[in-house]
Formats: sequence, C-alpha cells, structure tokens
Amino acid sequence: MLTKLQTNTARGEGAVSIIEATQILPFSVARTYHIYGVKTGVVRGHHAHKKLNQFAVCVYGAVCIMLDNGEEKRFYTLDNPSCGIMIPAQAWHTMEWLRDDSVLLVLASAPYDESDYIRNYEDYLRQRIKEDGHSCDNG
Ligand code: T46
Repeated sequence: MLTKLQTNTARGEGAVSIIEATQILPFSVARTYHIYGVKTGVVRGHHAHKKLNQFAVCVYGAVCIMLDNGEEKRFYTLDNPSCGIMIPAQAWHTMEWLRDDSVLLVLASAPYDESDYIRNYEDYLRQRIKEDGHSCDNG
C-alpha cells in the first residue's frame, strides 16, 4: 500500500522525491494541504470521506496512518519522504504523530467540502453495511 516515489539522490547533496501526478495518482490534484506543529502522540483524523481520494507523504518526521475499511484496520508508518500512501474514499483513517513537528503533506482530489466527511464511526459502519448490501444485525 505504500508507494515508493521516484527519487533522485546525489552523493552529499541530498535527495529529490517526485510526484508526477499523472503517473502516480489515480486522480487529478485539486488541493494540497500540509499538517504540522503537532506533538508526538497526538492522533488526528478519525473520519472517512465519501468521495475524496487523497495521497499523503510525511515530508519530515514520522506519522502512522491507520486505514480501516470497517472490517480490518491496517497501520502504515510514514517515516521516509520518498514514500507515500493512498487514503482512498470510504476509508476511515487516523494519523498519529510519532515524532514532534513531523509534517504531513496531503494531495487531494477535490476542494474542501465538510459535507464529504463522515466524522462519526457508528454512522460510517452503518453506511458501509448499507453499501455492502448486508447487515451484521441478527436481531
Ligand atoms: C483528511 C486528513 C488526512 C479546511 O477548512 N480546509 C481544508 O482543506 C482542510 C484540510 C481543513 N480545513 C479545516 C476543517 C477543520 O476546521 O481545518 C480544520 C482541521 O481539519 P480536520 O480536523 O479535518 O483535520 P485532520 O487533520 O483531522 O484531517 C485532515 C483533513 O481535514 C482530512 O480531509 O483526510 O487530514
């Protein structure tokens, strides 16, 4: 699930990691934002998006991304600016800061729209069950 970015290195001169949007991303970028100034241990996110697709890169430090599809949670450590991860629509996600002052850059497929967020986990699970066409409710 982690995507390795094309990276050019020159001995003693550091590295350049490249996101050619048309090659790496399954969407056009409409917005970018970056999250920073967060203390170690703080967990952000706790939501899913209805339609928004996103790609995240920790350009400085280390952040743990949790993706939850309603049945299974997966954890990914972003601690290398030459790697990124897709946060697809419909994935419940959190971002935990593993190091002070880590910077998370996010490329998003659409402008900000609060109505695209599902911020309540119970609502999220109910919607997933509806979409999957089955219910776990035996009652
Ligand atoms: C996401 C994860 C990875 C805006 O007004 N415009 C924006 O483009 C964004 C991203 C946020 N905001 C406002 C909405 C809230 O009042 O900024 C405030 C903080 O946003 P939020 O609490 O949603 O931040 P995170 O870090 O929990 O989530 C953010 C993105 O909002 C979200 O789309 O998937 O990063």
